[in-house]
Amino acid sequence: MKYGALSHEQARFYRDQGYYRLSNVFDAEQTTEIREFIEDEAEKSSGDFDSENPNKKLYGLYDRNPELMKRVIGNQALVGALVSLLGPNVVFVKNRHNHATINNRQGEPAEGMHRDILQPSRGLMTAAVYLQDSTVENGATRVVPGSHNLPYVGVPQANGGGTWMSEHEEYAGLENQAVPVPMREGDVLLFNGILFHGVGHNPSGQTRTSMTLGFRSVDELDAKPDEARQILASGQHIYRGNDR
Ligand SMILES: O=C(O)CCC(=O)C(=O)O
Ligand SMILES: [Fe+2]
Repeated sequence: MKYGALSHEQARFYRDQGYYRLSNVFDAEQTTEIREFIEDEAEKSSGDFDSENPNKKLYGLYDRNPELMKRVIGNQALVGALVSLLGPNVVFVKNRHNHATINNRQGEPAEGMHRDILQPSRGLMTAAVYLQDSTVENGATRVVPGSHNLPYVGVPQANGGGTWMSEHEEYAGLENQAVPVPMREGDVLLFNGILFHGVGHNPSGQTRTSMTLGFRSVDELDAKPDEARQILASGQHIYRGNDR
């Protein structure tokens, strides 16, 4: 089996539950390098953060350090899993996620359950890369297992992004079904961008930093892929349309 590849059973778990935990994808030297880059950038951008949001979100990571980010999205353990789930031709998207979250939600409840994208067929796979241990105590990501199979309400909200669970009565009672997913530094949580999830409550007084990246299969019916916003992580752009 190719390095990093998932078995059929592991891929089946991802498809049924909507998420999959990858262990030891990045080593401590790599997570330290990435965390230092994020901390430096966060300091430079301190005026850009939304003071209402207790999680600091730092966007546009790729263009802030393309050399480092190319190494991140080229990580063979990560790419092996992506290829197992998305096929051989995979792009990293710069216009969704491509950000770091510095979780420090002291005094704030957990973030609401949300989807990262509205619609399933031009979907998104989210990869949350943990740059520190992520525990129930310091705000581990929470997911609602299997919620990628719930209906697609398709109603965009004012601030862009995906769907908030609490805003649609179709999902009544389900926010309560969320479970925390603890992860170690260097691990990656892959999930379907349609799976409901959210950053957990972090009353620990310490930060819990993660980086969120979006991937998808190359769009085989798009004759003109937007190469400024899509970076190949594996394989190539292919066009398979029948224009005749
Ligand atoms: O870092 C996390 O816990 C999840 C982040 C997330 O949901 C997002 O950035 O869309
Ligand atoms: Fe999210």
